[in-house]
Amino acid sequence: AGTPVLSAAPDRAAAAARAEQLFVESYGYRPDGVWSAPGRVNIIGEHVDYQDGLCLPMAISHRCFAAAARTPTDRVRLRSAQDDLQLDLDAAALEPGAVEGWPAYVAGVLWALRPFISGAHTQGMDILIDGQVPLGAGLSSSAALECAAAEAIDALLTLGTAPLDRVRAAITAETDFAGASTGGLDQSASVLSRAGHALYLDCRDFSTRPVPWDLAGQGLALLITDTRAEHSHVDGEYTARRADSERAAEALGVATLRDVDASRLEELLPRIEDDVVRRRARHVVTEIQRVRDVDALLAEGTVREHVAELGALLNASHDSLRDDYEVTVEQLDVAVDAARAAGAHGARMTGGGFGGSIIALVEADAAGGVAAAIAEAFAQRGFTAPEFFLALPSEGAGQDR
Ligand code: GAF
Repeated sequence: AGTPVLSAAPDRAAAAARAEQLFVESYGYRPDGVWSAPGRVNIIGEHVDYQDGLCLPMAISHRCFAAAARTPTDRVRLRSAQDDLQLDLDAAALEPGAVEGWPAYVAGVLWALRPFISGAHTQGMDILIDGQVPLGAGLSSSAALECAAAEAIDALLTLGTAPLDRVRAAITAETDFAGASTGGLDQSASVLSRAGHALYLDCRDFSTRPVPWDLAGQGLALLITDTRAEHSHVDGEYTARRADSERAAEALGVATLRDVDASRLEELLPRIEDDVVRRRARHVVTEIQRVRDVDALLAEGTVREHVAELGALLNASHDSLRDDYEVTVEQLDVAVDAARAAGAHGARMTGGGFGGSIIALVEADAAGGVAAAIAEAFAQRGFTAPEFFLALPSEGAGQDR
């Protein structure tokens, strides 16, 4: 399969300048500013956000840019560098279901921010989106789009919202306006992440704290493999897993599975009659415990000092998602197995599953070899060639220009 290319981190300043230039070419004048928000990988804590769980994501260096300007009207004009669609919407007439495709994620944020917009405001604006988070790779391109839009709208309309208000508006846009179910992990990671850090996220109240995650300084790397097996959240499987986890909580007599004491799990599980629902519960409860374990290891020392234990926890997370939660597909399992066999400390799927990406914790100088092993395993099975990126923990949403 040859030597795979590990894509270098995109240059944020150059990308922002490009978005500004595209705005000028599209609308014929200079924007008021450029804002952006990153995609994410989740290091651990998968399929637990909608059960009040704990997650440990980080922002990646691929971002979605929104170059935008306020206009003295009530029209919202939307254009994108990625397709030819041109929309001209009446801001006052936005309703769930009225806008389709990627513009729904932008219009939905404006709609969700309405409580912050006083009656006197006109809401007119011109927006040019340049989305550089790989699409369909499970790296949260839609959350990046929502969160970039939230930054731009907040600034243009001088709403003065807090970061958590923008997280919540982005979640509302996705669930209530675009109609895709989501638990809030992706939007939190996109807005609240800090460069050089992972984000400890408690989904019960969306409280967060940065966790040092400087892999490069420790001779380590997090290799992302986009398996190119297309996924979709709007998919009924995601909704079905949420419903199973709700059934499990009900059978155990708790509001959410976060309330289950992991040390009593084996004693409690027999209370769930249905075998599938029982396995779903086991995943969620053990996964929340794994996040606690990872967090404790990182509080006690560096990634390097605990690399074997951290790798084992990543592996256990994937195995649980594969066997108990059943959200992997063959490409994800093959990529994970190949990464482990090629010497990764640990590897797991990241994001919602049913396609998308895996992450592998590797020695920095072994990343190329692990990527080559995954590419080879894919070639042997006739899968579409995967794509590789290095995940550098990046800064959350903000203004670029
Ligand atoms: C998707 C969802 F959007 C998130 O909210 C989360 O549930 C994730 O799948 C699984 O951890 O990315």
